[in-house]
Amino acid sequence: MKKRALLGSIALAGLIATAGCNSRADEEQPATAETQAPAAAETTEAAAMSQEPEVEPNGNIIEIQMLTRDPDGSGLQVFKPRLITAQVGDTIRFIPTDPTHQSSSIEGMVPDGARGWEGEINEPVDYVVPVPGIYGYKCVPHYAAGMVGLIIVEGDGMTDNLESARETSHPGLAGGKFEEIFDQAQSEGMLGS
Ligand SMILES: [Cu+2]
Repeated sequence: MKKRALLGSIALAGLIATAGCNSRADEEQPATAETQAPAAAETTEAAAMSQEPEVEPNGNIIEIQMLTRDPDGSGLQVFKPRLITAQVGDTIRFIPTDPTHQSSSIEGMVPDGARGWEGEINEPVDYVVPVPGIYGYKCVPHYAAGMVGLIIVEGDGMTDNLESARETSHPGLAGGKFEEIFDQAQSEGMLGS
């Protein structure tokens, strides 16, 4: 009896210790743990698709770094630069400078006639912008932390999807970040007159 009770409490202690470990790990990286696995599974096909451009690339490449810490500021988990203008046919190249990041276009923030993209974690992405318009994108694991960016592709109809892009809702800090980005685009005249 006594021995059995002792074993029981050891087993229980073991369970508590294990549960403790698990919950600590979950608390540290909830977003990564939840989003990484499905993202990796879903992106294979999309990544393969993104290798086939929708329009002929014009040879111009615009680089955007995926960073855990912005060396020039206090920002954490950022695309740099997070706001750019581009021309149809430009290649937007997302570079995995720091690990654990990727880039995906956001549903509702891609103009009609553009397929969008979905990159894999720790992998570069090349996306050739096919039509003028507003393209919003995110890093899936750090979306709620505000790791988002905007590409404005100039040309006829570039603001056709501006309103719907601005009205897209976002989790956590991303909504506020997009407000900052749109305000900056407006004040710098990147959205036209
Ligand atoms: Cu990220």
